[in-house]
Amino acid sequence: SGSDRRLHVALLPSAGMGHLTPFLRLAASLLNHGCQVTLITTHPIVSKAETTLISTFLATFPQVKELQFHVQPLGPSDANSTDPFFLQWEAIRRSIHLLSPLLSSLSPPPSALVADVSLISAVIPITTSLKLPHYILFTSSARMFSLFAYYPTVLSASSDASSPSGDSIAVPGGIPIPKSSIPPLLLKPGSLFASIFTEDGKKLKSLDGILINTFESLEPETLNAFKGGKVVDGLPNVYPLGLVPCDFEKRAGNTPLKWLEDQPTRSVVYVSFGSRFAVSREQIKEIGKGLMSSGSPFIWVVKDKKVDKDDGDSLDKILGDELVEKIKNKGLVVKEWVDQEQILGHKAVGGFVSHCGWNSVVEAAWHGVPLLAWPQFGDQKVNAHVIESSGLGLWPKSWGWAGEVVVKGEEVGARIEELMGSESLKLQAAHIREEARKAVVDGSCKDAMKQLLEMWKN
Ligand code: BUP
Repeated sequence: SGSDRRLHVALLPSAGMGHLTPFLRLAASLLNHGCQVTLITTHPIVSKAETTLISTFLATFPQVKELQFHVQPLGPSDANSTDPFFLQWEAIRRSIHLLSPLLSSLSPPPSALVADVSLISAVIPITTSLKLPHYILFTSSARMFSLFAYYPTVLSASSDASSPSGDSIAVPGGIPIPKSSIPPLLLKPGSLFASIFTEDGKKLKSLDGILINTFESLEPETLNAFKGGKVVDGLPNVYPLGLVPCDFEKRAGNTPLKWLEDQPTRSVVYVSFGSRFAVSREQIKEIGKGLMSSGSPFIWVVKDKKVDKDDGDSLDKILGDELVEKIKNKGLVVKEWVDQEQILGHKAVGGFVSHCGWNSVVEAAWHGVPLLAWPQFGDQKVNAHVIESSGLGLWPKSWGWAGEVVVKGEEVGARIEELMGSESLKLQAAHIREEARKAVVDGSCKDAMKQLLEMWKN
């Protein structure tokens, strides 16, 4: 029958909202194109936010087949990391043999598997033996992908096999990446992150393609470098997809819409450091002071623990009674999951103080909201470079990585004032928004999706 011949794609995200969210947006887009989708969910799930999003997604799209993949717990010395999300990546990698029979039981067999970047070397033997094309969805910037692809070359040319020589990494055809911006864990020999990053970076040539959630208007140079095949010889095609937020996500979050309605246009600053980072209590207090002194109304998402399940302390306890009392009439401080997409899309919101998680950057671009970049760890400084070079926002570089300095409230406030007052940032953000929409509706992102579907059909 016709429906049996529908294109079938299997998706394998890894742990963390920053990884899950773009996979579900890809799934929604594939469904829109008439594809059949199998979503592989790994259990146990690390955070409450992931559990909620998966169940609202499956309730919204009952036609999606869920394949539950139960991973075995790690032994005490199986991984050199304390981060619950990285530990789950490793648990999935080590249990991957259990996935093979699940995948081969799918009927009709899928035309492709799109898997998370953290699982590359684990998945290769499976896709090879099942003769299943293996794609990854890279959940950070194209610029970060250029570092990932080129890093093994850099290390092999360095006298110290665990650290690049020189002050910056000159990705061919791209913009050099200062050594001070690369994820600190990469320079920590033997860390789980460093070993996955360097080992899997060598295996990209075995993949069939790389999907990246980005726009030409954000990263023109880097995407061009890939197009010209300049970064690394023999790298598979890079597909820039604009994976835009979907309606099902609204059902997974709260949004203070009523409060926003009462605020003047473009007056509100939104502050969030993503789903998996706990700002220190000392820094939280300074951010509070900064918000007070900036004079802008605000929505501030406070996270006190890496994993939401552990986040038990009340706002009074985290901020202190005095700050809570002072802040009360100036803005909203929330601890629960908000629908960031709806906040960024609201006309009252005029700026975003962000840790530069890539999904947040793409969402800000999609809505034309200028950013104050405050990278904390991991890929975030590399993403902050994209914000700076595209003109989507400001980046006070002296603020450093999390834990290096406590940025004083006065300085935070001054930078927020600069963000909210800049006409040129507003214009450039609006321009990027327009370009992003063109790319998705009838430009490079739409073409990339079309090419993928064509390939999977053949
Ligand atoms: Br917190 C929070 N509501 O309250 P990033 C986050 N989000 O919708 P991260 C909400 O989670 P990685 C909230 O819109 C984005 O889609 C947000 O992803 C949403 O950062 C996602 O921005 C967060 O990439 O993940 O969580 O640090 O480390 O993978 O970048």
